[in-house]
Amino acid sequence: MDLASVKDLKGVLRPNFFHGYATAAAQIEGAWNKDGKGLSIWDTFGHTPGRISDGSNADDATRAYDFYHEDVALMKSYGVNAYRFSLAWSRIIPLGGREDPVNEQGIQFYNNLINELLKNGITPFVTLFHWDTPQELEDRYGGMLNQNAYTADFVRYARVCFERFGDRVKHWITYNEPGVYTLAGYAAGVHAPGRSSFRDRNDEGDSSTEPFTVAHTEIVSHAHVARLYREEFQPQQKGTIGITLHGNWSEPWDEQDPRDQEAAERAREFEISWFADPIYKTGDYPASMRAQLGDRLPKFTAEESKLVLGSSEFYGMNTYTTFFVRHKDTPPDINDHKGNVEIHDENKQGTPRGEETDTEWLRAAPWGFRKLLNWIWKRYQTPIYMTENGTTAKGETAPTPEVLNDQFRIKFFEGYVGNALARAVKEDGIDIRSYFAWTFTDNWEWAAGYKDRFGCTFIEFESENKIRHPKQSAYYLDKLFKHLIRES
Ligand code: PNW
Repeated sequence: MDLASVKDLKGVLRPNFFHGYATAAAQIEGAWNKDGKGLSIWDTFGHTPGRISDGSNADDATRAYDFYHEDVALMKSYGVNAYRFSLAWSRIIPLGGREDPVNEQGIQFYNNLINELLKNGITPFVTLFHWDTPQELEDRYGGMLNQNAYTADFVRYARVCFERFGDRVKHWITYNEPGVYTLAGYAAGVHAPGRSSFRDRNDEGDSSTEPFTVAHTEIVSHAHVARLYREEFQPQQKGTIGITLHGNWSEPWDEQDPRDQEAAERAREFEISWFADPIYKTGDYPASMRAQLGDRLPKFTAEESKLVLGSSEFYGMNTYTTFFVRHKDTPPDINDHKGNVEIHDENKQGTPRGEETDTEWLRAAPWGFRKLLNWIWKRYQTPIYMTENGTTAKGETAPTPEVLNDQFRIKFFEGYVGNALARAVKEDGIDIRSYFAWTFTDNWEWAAGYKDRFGCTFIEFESENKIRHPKQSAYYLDKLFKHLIRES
């Protein structure tokens, strides 16, 4: 656990740098139907046979709802100064809609959590939406497929949150990874609400159109909520609001081949600029997407475009890995969402993109993270809040001393936080203001169930009380940030 490779980086991060863990309500809270909570699409999905790889559901998850007090104490012992979590919409408004009643027990829970954090000197970063659409809104009008109905409901939900928590919450995130919600839920159909063109998998959906409709709804409804906050709440509450986007680094398979260079840039645009260009750069989708998708890509009205551009006050960034990208000579498939490219684990020279983890798509590639930070900084010129980054590790099945001494995760953080992020601040001049590790404890990893363990705390899911065991990486991060953050 020594800091040898980052020795020269002492004090390179700003004194008010935020560091801690990120979580999502549906993955940790449990209490899925307790104290008045309504159902979300993930409750439904988790209870549908065949959807979750280990057959589990999130009815109990880590029981963070019951153990928030203990969890804040544990987090405190890990030395954090901030915590990013999401609110379960259907806990606050069980039916979700603009005319539907507020559940005071849900408000009480989040008040308790927020107060406990503040009492411990931990700054809350609150995500309004981390994928758990109220089931009732899905049933009433198809959720995000109905832009107008959905937007009105989302704006009202946000208003309730600003009114009830905004006196103490100063960092708001509207959406977590709209792109992953869209692609996994409506293109691949492997996440809730489970729609796609693939009838062996989903009864309904259209992968060639719905993802783009849903993404448009997310972008525009985000902007409405940001305007609401800035006009009616920010003047008194003095907080900040933005959105969190996912993005991996796309590296050309053959770095000498201009066709692969273009393919990699197109892949970045399809994955990242799809959301980031309208919000931070142009008020419109990238030209490369329009060229491939034509009218399947919605158009921003003039009014929407104006509302969307500049609607996020920071660049909320989640990233995990890097892929090699190669051009294709065949025309794009109707269900392509990646810019008509091939994705590879090795480049032309046979160099792998990174070390394998316990998650198929994720390989440890800090080199790509640093390139990604530079690409985003150059293209969007907006201060970056890192809102998620982390890894699984092979063989984490029981809380043995070897598993709890998680050297693989420690090395991951050394690479991503030390040699990529901190060097990007020091040597590339990038303005980065936070780092939230994914994640605090092992949790319910969506369709992967409980088997993909991203936590810096091991959880015994079989135990009644979901016993928590700190992994060494939690203490490593503490030590690392003490080294990197300037004292004043
Ligand atoms: C994020 N990808 O999802 C989510 O915000 C978390 O809820 C989730 O638990 C975490 O990452 C780990 O999976 C992603 O394929 C899912 O690049 C997939 C990708 C990225 C992020």
